[in-house]
Amino acid sequence: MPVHNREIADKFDRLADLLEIEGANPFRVRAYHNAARTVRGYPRSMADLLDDGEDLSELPDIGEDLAEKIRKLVESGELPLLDEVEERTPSALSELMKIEGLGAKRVKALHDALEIDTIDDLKAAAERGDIRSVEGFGEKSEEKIKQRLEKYSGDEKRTQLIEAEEIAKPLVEYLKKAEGLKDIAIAGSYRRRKETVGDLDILITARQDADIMDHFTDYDEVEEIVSKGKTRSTVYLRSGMQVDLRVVPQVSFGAAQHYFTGSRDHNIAVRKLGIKKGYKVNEYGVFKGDERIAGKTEKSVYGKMDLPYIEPELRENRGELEAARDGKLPRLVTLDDIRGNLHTHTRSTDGHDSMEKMAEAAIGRGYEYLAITDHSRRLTVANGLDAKRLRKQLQAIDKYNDEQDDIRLLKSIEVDILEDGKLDLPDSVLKELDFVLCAVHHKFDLSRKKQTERMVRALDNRYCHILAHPSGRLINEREAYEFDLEKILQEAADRDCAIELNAQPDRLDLTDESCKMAKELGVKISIASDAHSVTDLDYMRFGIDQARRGWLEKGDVINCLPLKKLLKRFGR
Ligand code: DGT
Ligand code: CA
Ligand code: CA
Repeated sequence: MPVHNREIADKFDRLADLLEIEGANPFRVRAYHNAARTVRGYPRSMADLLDDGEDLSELPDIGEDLAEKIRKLVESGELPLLDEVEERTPSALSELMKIEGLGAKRVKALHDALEIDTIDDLKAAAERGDIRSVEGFGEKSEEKIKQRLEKYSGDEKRTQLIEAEEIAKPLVEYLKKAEGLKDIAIAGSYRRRKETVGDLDILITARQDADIMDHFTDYDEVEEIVSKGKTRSTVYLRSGMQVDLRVVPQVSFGAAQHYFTGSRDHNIAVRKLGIKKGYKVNEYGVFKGDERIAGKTEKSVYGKMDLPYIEPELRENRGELEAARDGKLPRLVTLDDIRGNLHTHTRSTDGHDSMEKMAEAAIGRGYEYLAITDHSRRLTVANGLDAKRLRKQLQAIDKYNDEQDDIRLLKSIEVDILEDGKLDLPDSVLKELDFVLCAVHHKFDLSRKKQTERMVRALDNRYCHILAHPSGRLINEREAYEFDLEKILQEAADRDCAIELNAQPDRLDLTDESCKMAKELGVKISIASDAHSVTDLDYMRFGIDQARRGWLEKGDVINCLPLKKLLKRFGR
C-alpha cells in the first residue's frame, strides 16, 4: 500500500508537535522533525526504496527506530505512537503552534489555563480578553496574538463545499462505470458536510479481479498520480483537488466509512469507548481479540458501542457521543421541513429575475411562502429601494397574492443597519411590511464594542424581525467583522428576534458552532438562500447542511413554520 512521502512527513511533524506540547525531551522532538524533513524532500518514495530492498537507516537523520517506523507506515499506514499521543492530547493543539509566537510551552499554558484546543477557541479567548490573565502572557502579547490570528488562514486554501460537489459528482459517476465495482461512498469532511473540504476521500468495494485503480487513474481530470497501489491511490485533479481512493473489503465497508468519515476527534473518542469495552476499533471493523464482531455497516459499529447511529454532520466530538449515550441526539432539520424562504432579491435591486419568476420557482420547490427582500436605499451599488419604489413593489406583491393561491409572497426588505444602529428606512415605512430583515453592509471596521452596540440598537427596533448574515464573513475572502456574537444572540433571544443562517455557499453565516450556540441560547433561526436568481434558491440545501452541523432541529427554524404561525411570530 504505497503511502506518499508527504503523508509520512506530516505524521512525523504532528507527532513532534504533540510531543513538544507534552513536554517531551527536545532532542526527541527534533529527531522527528528532522526525519520529516528528510522524508518530505526525498526524490524517491519510501515505498519504492523499500521495494528495492534499500536500507532506510542509511538516509540522513533516519536511525534504526525511525526506519522501522517508516516501514510500518508504508506497509500499514499506521504510526501507533502518534495514535497513542493523540489519545492523550487533542490533535488540534498542534495547529495552534503554527501561530507565530506560540511555541509548545505557551500552547500548553493556554490549554491548561483556558482549555484552548483550537484556533477558534484561541480567537474567542483573545476576543474576550482572557489571554492576558494567563501566566506568561500580558495585554501586549494578547494583542499580538489577535493580529496574527487575523492574518492566519490555515495552511492552504480549502475548497468550498459547492465546488467540491462540482468536482466529486462527475468523478463518482465516472468511477461507477468501473467493471466489478460494488459500492461507492464519499467519506471525509465532504460527507460531514463541512463548509470547506481539504481533500476528497472515496471508498469502494469491488470484485476481487476488478481493475478499479487503473480506471481511477485513467480519469480525464487526473493531473498527477501521487501514489498508486492495489487498495489505495492518491491523485491530484486539474482543479487542484486531492482525491484519496481506497478499495476496502465488503465486510469492512461500514467500519471504513466510519473511520474515513471522521472526524479524527470523533474517531478517537469512539476508539476510546471501544477500548473500555475491551474492543479494538479500526477501519477494518470492531474486533474482540482477533474476531471481527462488527464492521459491515456503520450502524453495527455504533451498535457495539451501545450507541444509536450518529449522523455524519454531528461527528465532530462536540458532545454527540454523550448525547447518543443519553438518548438525546437531536432530530436534525431536513430540506423537506422547509416551507419557505425569507431572503430573496429581484430585478428591482440586484437580483437577476423578476418577482413573478422567483415566485414560480418557489412554487416549483413546494414552498408555501417566499419573502421578497430587496435592498434598501443606502446600498446604491445594488440600486437599493427608497420608500417610493418600495411602495410600488408592495402594490405589485399585493396584486400577485390576490391573483393566485399557490404561494404567498411576503412583503419585506433587507434594510441596512446604519452606522449608528438606526435602520435605513423610517418606521412609518417598515410597519407596512410583513416583517423586516436587517443587515450590516458597510462600516465593517468599527471597534468590537461599537459594532456590537450598533447591532444591538438595530435589534431594539420593534420592526427588526431577523438579523441577516450576522458576521459578514465571506469564506476564503473576508473575515467576520469584530463583534460580540454571544451578546448579539443573547439580545436577540431576549427580544424574540430571529437570526439568519445565510445559505450562500461562500457565506454560510452563521457558522456551525454559532448555530449550536444560538440554539443553546434559545434563538430561532431563519435558514435563507439569499437568492439573487431562481437557481440560487437551491442554496437552501447548503444552509440545511450547516444547520445540521449546528444541531438544529425543525423547531429551531422559523421557516419550517406554516405561514399562519410564521406571521403570528412577526406579530401579523
Ligand atoms: P479535510 O480533508 O481536511 O477537509 O478533512 P477530513 O476530515 O476529510 O480529513 P482527512 O481527509 O485528513 O481524513 C479523512 C478521515 O480519515 C478523517 O476525517 C478521519 C480519518 N483519519 C485520518 N487520519 C486519521 C488519524 O490519524 N487518526 C484517526 N483516528 N483518524 C484519521
Ligand atoms: Ca478529506
Ligand atoms: Ca484524505
